[in-house]
Amino acid sequence: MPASRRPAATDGQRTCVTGGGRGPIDKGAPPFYPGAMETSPFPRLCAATLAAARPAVARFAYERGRLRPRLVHLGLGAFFRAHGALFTEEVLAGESGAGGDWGIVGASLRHPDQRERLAPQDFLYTTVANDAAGPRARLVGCLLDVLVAPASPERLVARLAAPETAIVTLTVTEKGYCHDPATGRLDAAHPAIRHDLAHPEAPGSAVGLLVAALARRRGAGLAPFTVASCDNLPANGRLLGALVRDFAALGEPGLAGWIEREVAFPASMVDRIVPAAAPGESAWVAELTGLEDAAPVIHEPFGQWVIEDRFAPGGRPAWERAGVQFAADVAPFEHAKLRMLNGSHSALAYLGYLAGHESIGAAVADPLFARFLGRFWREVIPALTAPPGLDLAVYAASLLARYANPAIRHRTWQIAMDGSQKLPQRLLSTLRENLAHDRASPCLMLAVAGWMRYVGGRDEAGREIDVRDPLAADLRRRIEQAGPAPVDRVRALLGVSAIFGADLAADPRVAAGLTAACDALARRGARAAIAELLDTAAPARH
Ligand code: CS2
Repeated sequence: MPASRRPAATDGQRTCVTGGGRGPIDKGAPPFYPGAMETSPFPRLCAATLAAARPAVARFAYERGRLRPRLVHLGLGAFFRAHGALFTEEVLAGESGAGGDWGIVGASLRHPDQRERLAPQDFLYTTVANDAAGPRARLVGCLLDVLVAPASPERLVARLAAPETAIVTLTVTEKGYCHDPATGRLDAAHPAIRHDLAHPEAPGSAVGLLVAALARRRGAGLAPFTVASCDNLPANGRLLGALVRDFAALGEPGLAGWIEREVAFPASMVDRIVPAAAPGESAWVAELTGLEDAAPVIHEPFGQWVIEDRFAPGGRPAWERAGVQFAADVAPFEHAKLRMLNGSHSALAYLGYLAGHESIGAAVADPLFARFLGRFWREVIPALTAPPGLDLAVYAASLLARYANPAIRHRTWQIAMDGSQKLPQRLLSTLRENLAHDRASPCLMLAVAGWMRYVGGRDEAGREIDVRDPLAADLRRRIEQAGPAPVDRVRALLGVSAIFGADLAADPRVAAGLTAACDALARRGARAAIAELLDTAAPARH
């Protein structure tokens, strides 16, 4: 856009900061998007500069002023902004006024950076759906504010407890639930939970915040809000309900019973591939849209949300108008997605990382890995019940196509994070069922062995791996104490009962399969171990 056509960055009341981009987010990664720059010639996105967006950029036509803060989202990050918020945006963008007044307040439970990036641009942001067909940008208007829990817990509790708040959604990642994955109960010894029990006036955990706000609503005679978990955990609604009640029972008498009777915790399955922000993206998006955005989100075009239709009287957006599916039983959708998508993601993350593949796209471009995926899914599918209307073989093929999207770079390192919290529902649940039916699981074994090698902290070239996991220090200590023999490493790690439970640790088929797989990885490396696995005729039984 010629400089003369650039609008002034002021509306008389507010001055948008123009230019100035943002610094690199992850210094470790090379820019994927060309044109990374420190300063931008484009005006900063904000309410006053919207008209400067290039004509091809989709934008909301509704009156933002009519939105009310009806939905509060805990764990505001790229995923929710490209998923739940975007589905809501689509409802609002529908026929005039029919989308209601469903504005969103986001909350960050740890870092202030989302607020710092979004506040100067009136909480507007850009989403870009990207694939081989080219990028499609959209300006999103439904986010009204971002609160930062550590900086102002009281403001966040007040917002949650406000009569207008009808729904609270969450994407706080697996570890944000502060639970024992083996029992599904609250980990009352977790530092964040201990803090919140000792300081109910300044909670910081998701569970502590929900309970503080629900207690306040009950005290004020208000109806509760609906609590919708959007994390990749099985039976996420039921799990969160149990954790909230566990926490409440430790405090105010009667509250847990009220929650049990009054609060709806619908389960949901969420799906969209949304990599973490990468260096250079902002500048690339600015070229695309004509506006500088410090917090754009790039995502794949595919998106799916299946929710149990159990909402409190405060209602919900007419999400079905945006393609959200409502189901009486979300479990078959959850299982298929967690085990086929997230399970294969984790397998590719560990084995791919070890083999030197930086992204999921690079891994599936390697024919060996693509064949491995086919075998992996053949191990997973027999343990699943297909959701209504879904052919799981077709689903597998669609996943491979999504992974191969050349416009999305999803780092194996990112997906490898927090493996101790992800393995049980992604890989081990299938392994358990296959063991129960005496079905062999060489691909699952190799994937878990990949994790066992990865958390040792050295890649195949001897370089250090930046292992991010709440249990990283414990895992490292166990591995060091065990020494180099695969059989000892496997025994040491199988002893982490929060991951493997007592059953897998006691099953000799598991120890034997993992030891053989760890041995293959240690001797020959991930690619050769996969090649060997593929060369062996698929064993039907252990
Ligand atoms: C990924 C997920 O980071 C991860 O662990 O497996 O974020 C995945 O991309 C989404 O669940 C896709 O819906």
